[in-house]
Amino acid sequence: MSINFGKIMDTLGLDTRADEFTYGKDDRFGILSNAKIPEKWVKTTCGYCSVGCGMEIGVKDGKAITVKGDPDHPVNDGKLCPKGLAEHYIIDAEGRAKYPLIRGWAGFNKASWDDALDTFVTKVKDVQERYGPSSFAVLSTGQLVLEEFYALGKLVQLGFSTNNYDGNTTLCMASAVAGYKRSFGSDGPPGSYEDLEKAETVFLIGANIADNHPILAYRLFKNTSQNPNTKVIVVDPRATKTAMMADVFLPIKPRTDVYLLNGLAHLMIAEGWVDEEFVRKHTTGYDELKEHLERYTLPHVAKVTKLTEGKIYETARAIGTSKSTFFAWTMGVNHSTQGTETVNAINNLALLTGNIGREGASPFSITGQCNAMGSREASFTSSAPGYRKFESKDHRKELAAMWNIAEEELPIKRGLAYPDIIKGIIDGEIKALWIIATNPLVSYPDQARLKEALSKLEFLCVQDCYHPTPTSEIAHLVLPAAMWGEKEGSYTNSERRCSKANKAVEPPGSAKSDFDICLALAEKLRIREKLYPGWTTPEDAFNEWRQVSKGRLCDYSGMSYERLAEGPIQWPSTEEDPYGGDRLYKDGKFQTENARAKFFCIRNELPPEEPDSEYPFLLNTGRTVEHWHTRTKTGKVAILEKSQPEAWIEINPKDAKKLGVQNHDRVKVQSRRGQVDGLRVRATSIVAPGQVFVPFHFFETNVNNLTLDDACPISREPNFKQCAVRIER
Ligand SMILES: Nc1nc2c(c(=O)[nH]1)N[C@H]1C(S)=C(S)[C@@H](COP(=O)(O)OP(=O)(O)OC[C@H]3O[C@@H](n4cnc5c(=O)[nH]c(N)nc54)[C@H](O)[C@@H]3O)O[C@H]1N2
Ligand SMILES: Nc1nc2c(c(=O)[nH]1)N[C@H]1C(S)=C(S)[C@@H](COP(=O)(O)OP(=O)(O)OC[C@H]3O[C@@H](n4cnc5c(=O)[nH]c(N)nc54)[C@H](O)[C@@H]3O)O[C@H]1N2
Ligand code: SF4
Ligand SMILES: [Mo]
Repeated sequence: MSINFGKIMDTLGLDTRADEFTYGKDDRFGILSNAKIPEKWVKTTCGYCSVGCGMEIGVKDGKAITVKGDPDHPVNDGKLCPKGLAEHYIIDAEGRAKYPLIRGWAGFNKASWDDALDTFVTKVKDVQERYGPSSFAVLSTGQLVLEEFYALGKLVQLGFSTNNYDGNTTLCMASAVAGYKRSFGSDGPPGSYEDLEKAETVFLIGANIADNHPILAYRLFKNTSQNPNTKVIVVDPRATKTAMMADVFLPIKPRTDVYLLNGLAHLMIAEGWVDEEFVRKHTTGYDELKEHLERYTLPHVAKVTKLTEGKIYETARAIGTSKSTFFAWTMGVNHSTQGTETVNAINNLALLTGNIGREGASPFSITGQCNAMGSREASFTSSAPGYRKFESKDHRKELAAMWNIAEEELPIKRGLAYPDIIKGIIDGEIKALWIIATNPLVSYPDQARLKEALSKLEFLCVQDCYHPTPTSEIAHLVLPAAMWGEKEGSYTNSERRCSKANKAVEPPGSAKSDFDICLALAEKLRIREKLYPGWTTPEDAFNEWRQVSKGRLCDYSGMSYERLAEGPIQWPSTEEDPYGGDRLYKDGKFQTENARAKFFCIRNELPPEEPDSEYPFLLNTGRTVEHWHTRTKTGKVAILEKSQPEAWIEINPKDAKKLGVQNHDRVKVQSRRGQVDGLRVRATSIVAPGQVFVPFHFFETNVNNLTLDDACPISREPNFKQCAVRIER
């Protein structure tokens, strides 16, 4: 290791086990100086990212006053990252949505739940009567508890008879989902975080874990500090904090990943590093792949990717000759018009080298939001609950029987994906929209087009735990939601580990949990017993979900609230083997019809827009450790907001010189779709010449005014990571 990683971890993964830290004696960050001694500690799971750290909330006088890492939780060894460590501040913060609000001619009026839900049902039914059931669409999230996803999916489908239902997960995970389905026959990351800790080679592509999954960076550090021979490879056009942890850093030309992956696969074959037995027994399409890869020679791939032949070869050797490789990716792969195929090219490499279903070996999609997985499994968006296929008559029959409904009530294909819902609004096919726990007026690409769409709606309901947010401000109806710490349920992290999230304090005003809002809406529709027979608590939903997932790959039947109280559990979890869910595909049997995994012959495609003389820079967008997405939460936490109060633009010093700008100058950035004014310059060689980077967290300088809404044709995930811009002083 060329870098003092321990030092980095010192600032990323704080050890909160020590009592003196919790009680404010060692107050390195000044966030705990006012901490009082809590009356009780409530065990829960972090509500930010998909790492899924276990924590405890300290409560006094009915308020959440502090948090600490749960040393018994298998994910995080009692550690938390800066966001997690300050999570209690987001509960009792300014700007919580406390009461339902109905828009009148002079602005919002406070309303009772009864009136608010009447308004909701009347408006939606009115639109549906005039334009048909699918004129109502729903956009949700990866940040509700699993029980809420499950309840909401039933309500949308069976209560409101529309399948135009999708989530912000399409802005995030859709390419990983589609890629897994194509290669292995089903969604589901096959490995565990333990594999990251045990792998001899760790290959991170388009994933900046040091900023975005800090406790995974800590788990990787555990690997490299205990095993000096572990090789870490990072593929990213930007020299991120994660790249600084690498033995081999591949500063790839943006969107040439498929070239690199094909080139590595070519080398596996050329150098005799293929696991022939695994390939013969468990895959199809090898001969075609072999032929397809012939042209991806080392010199050709090096030229296109702008990487050195030496580094590519070193990477191939690390993968080809090690006992195990953990291939992990995040948004640098998914956020692309070729997202799904890039995932397939990663899966190809894992299959060629037999790196799946065993210790240290997995093609692993690191998920984003705390419960992105729960939404993938239970939400009824891109697949029917339990990874069932809408298209399968058998699956529909099975579900209908379990739910006591007619098979015809279930859709025979998925509804519109998020970008197609937006297009549907513009085209006048969708007239009413319900947005739950997502904030598109910051996070959706090509804001001008989005605003055009939202202005055409006859009815917009926004259900959020804060108000105002950029999106709630333009709603006709705002429904106030209880948030993390105020409700019960479960989250499933990237490694398929389901952890309990528990209630520590009461929600403010008359805010209700998303779960209770579903129940209340079903009541209004007079179908509560049909949808939710005998349910009163999230546990009732969980118990039904256990039955619905039983026998499926994502089997939760061996879990219960009682068992989860003892500690989190990975799926598949069956009654016979509740704790056996460490890895998928251990027997080499995949979820395809012939039980074999599939190779795909992928060609690299150009991004939808490239720099030219008018817009000469390639804009890359992403995240920073202090902020969470659209900052509705972290913008309210002083320690986080003060350390990163505004957006910036990273420009290579050579380009800065040409533009005549210096550090701290402010610039205007324009694309074909819009502009952003007042971005502060960081002249830094973290980005290569010709490329710039801007974080997307800031509404005031929203980089999504610039981005494109082109999406992957297979997954429909937008191409957030590349578009062409010009920069002016
Ligand atoms: N602090 C913080 N943590 C978070 C979040 C947050 O908002 N803040 N959000 C959570 C969520 S929902 C998600 S999805 C994850 C996202 O986690 P990440 O995917 O790690 O986050 P990003 O910064 O969006 O993008 C990752 C990297 O992709 C690189 N990239 C861009 N173009 C290319 C390319 O062409 N090829 C390759 N190989 N790489 C490219 C970028 O330079 C960037 O470093 O983070 C989660 N964790
Ligand atoms: N340019 C660019 N754009 C991007 C990305 C990028 O890398 N670059 N990344 C994309 C990705 S990966 C993602 S995941 C999206 C994220 O984008 P969003 O989903 O829009 O971001 P959040 O800020 O997490 O929005 C969640 C909303 O839900 C509210 N909320 C939180 N908890 C609850 C709850 O329990 N109930 C209810 N009802 N509301 C709640 C929050 O206050 C907030 O308003 O952004 C995408 N946009
Ligand atoms: S790494 Fe993710 S889950 Fe863990 S404390 Fe940080 S934000 Fe929370
Ligand atoms: Mo995400």
